[in-house]
Amino acid sequence: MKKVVAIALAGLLAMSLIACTQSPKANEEAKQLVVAFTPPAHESDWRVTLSESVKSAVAAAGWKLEFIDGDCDHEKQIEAIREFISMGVDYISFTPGYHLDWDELMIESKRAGIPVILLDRNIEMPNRDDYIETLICADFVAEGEKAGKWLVDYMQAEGRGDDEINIVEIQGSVGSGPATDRMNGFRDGIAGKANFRITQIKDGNCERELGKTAMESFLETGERIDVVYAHNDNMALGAIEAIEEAGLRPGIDIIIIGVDAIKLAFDAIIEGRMNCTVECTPVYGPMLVETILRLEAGETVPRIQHPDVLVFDESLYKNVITELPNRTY
Ligand code: GYE
Repeated sequence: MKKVVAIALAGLLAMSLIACTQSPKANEEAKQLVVAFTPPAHESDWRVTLSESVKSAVAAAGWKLEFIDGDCDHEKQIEAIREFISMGVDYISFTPGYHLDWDELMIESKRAGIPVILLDRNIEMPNRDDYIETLICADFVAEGEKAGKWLVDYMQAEGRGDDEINIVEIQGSVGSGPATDRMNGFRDGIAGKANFRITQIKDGNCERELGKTAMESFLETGERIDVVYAHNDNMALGAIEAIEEAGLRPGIDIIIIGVDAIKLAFDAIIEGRMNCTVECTPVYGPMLVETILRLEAGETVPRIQHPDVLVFDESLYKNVITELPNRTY
């Protein structure tokens, strides 16, 4: 049996070698793909890394990239996709800043025969699966849940498990998939604790400055705040700044939880100014290229592809320190 497989493999190899030598042109043509990508903006370190990852992976594959930054403008992203379709690119990939309004464009790209790969965020439309090859994204519900569960365990370990705990939440771009899922997942994570209450909520659009102003307004109410749950690290870092300016100690007087696991969050945890961050990798470029190669080879790819969820925190001090040198973003 093994022999038969080996012979078959050798045959396949020989055939592909012949194909390579016989039609160098076809081979070359296969490499000249044009991939188009539009991110919603460049609002966070995470987002900048994702865009860089796409640029370098597409370049390494020897393909051409058409790139248009959405600049936090939903209309601009819509125009970008329209332009990609009229250019006749080979693949369209995008991260929607807002989950609605894509129906018409997805129908158009399908009609034009351009496969669409969603990166990082989902869209909502009728029969969505007929228009999207795959969605490569984190499991945002699981991220929120990990953050919530971490908090429950942490408070328990601190002997505060039965105290009244006031939590403020800085959401990451209301109307986007991660904002909804990280919100719901966190509530699932703290569900067993009626004494853990989310008392104030604001949108910080995943930006550091807006995280800071959100925190300033929470503090201005004079309410006691025990915990900040920020949907990304940049907003958590902004909140830390606001807390310090108000004369309080982030990480001690107020527990700080973020998501993304960027280098600056590891630094803040090591300095004792932050307590926990949940991993969300932005390094999607290689997965995008691999997906395109599979589609080019005629394979079907899974509808959704998730990387793992990890938690980095002060109680697992070693995992922050070990991971820090590997973090490039
Ligand atoms: O957490 C944040 C970015 O969509 C998962 O968007 C992404 C989020 C990420 O701006 O930093």
